[in-house]
Amino acid sequence: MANNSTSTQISNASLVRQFALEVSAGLTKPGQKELPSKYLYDSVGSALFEVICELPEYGLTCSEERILHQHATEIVDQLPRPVVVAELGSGTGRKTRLLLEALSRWQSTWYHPIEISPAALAVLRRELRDINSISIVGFEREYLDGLREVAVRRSTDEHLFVLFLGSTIGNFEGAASADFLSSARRILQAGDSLLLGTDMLKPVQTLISAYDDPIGVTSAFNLNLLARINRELGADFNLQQFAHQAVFNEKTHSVEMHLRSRSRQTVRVPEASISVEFEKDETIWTESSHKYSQEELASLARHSGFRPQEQWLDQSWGFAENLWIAE
Ligand code: AVI
Repeated sequence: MANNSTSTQISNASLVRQFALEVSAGLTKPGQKELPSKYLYDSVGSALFEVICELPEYGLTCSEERILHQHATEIVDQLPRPVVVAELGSGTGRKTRLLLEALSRWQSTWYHPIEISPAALAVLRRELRDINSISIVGFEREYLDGLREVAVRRSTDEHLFVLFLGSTIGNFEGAASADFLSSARRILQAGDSLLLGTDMLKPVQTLISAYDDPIGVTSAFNLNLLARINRELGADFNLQQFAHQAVFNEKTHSVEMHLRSRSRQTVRVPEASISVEFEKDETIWTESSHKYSQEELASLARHSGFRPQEQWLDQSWGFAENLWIAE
């Protein structure tokens, strides 16, 4: 029978204060204005992201699910036993279920989703509670803080199996992805495993359709960030005056989402104590989604202290599930 609980830490007031500080820093930055992509995921943004994952143009999710449907047993058969599972971010749990069900065939398993959204943790607990022999204890924390907690709680004979699915690693900017994976590696012990989902390089038009879908879900997902700033920080963004834009940056191999100002305008954000001027066509950069080559993945593993053990590649979309071992 599943055992469910959550460990909570961050207060709401301090989250709003932090949000105001980061909005202020990003919108008053000289040159390219920006907003951190983590703020795309309030309850509205998370619901829109779930819809994005169903869109035929956004092939990542189906592609990763195909891999796990076909290979979950093969993946977990490569792990040392016993294992404790930690997941960075959680989604709806549909992909995780495939791995947990495969694991539950040979052992009772602790599963620790790590996620700053309490709503996402609650959904996940509901979705996965029927899996036999799985005990769920979620951590409402930033990824590395949560991983540290899981690491100190495991007993000496247990191995950690860390899931970082969905190509979320691609949303880390430039060197930040290697820094993040190196920090995660330092929390692990040699022999622990990481299952890393990565979206691979593909033709630009396929990528642009994935991030600028014809029915406008990704546009709503992006614009919701401004709506969230209106709701939570009392700002007066007029959403009609901003347009969603997806562009492929050839230098960084990333799809970038921007919000383009349709006119010259001024926006006030009272809770962040700022007033921001926009030129016509000036953009706010809201997210980068990096696309990987095989060479780059090999070098990323090496630089962050992992040895690639095996890769499962879905050729039809171009998504890879990578099993790396901490060295
Ligand atoms: C969560 N992350 C991996 C998604 C991506 O593809 O970068 C977020 C997303 N942004 C727009 N569409 C999906």
